[in-house]
Amino acid sequence: MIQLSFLNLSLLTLLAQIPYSLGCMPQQNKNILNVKNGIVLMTANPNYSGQVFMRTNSDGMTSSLLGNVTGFTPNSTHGVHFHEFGDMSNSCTSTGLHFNPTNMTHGNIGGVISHSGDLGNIIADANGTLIFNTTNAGLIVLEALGRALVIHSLQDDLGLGGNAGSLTTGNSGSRLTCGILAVQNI
Ligand SMILES: [Cu+2]
Ligand SMILES: [Zn+2]
Repeated sequence: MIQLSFLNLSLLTLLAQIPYSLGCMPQQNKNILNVKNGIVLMTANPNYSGQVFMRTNSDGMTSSLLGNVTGFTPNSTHGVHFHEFGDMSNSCTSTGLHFNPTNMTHGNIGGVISHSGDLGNIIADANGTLIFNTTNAGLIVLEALGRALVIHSLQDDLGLGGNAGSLTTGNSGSRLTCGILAVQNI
């Protein structure tokens, strides 16, 4: 009888450890150093709305972005970047420049020569929805956390425009809307 109770206790202890050994998601997101799941609510401009989810890839160097933002002109093309600050005290204007911790010139998403925050272009569908569906963003959730995801009015020339603006902003025009990357509750 004593032996049986001991076995039961051992089994319970073992079972209690399983969620941690599987790296269950809520535990990851509660430790700031392990945060791999982020969410952006695109709130700056009421003409646009949507959510974008960011996941750090298993390589620990890149990430995926998935989500929808509505309200754009059908079939229009828009440059998208992470900007350096999550400061929306003056809407998207106060979010600074493209996030660029390695002091590179502007380029395409995942490019060798690019800002970490460069996310390329997204084309709105026939309903005016921008669908984020990329796996090769050149930064991880921890780097982008607390910074702003900005959607611009124009197509990003990806650094190929042959002028100074191209090498800093991609000549992607004004900032239509933005939102801050936060830790997701999963
Ligand atoms: Cu931008
Ligand atoms: Zn850039």
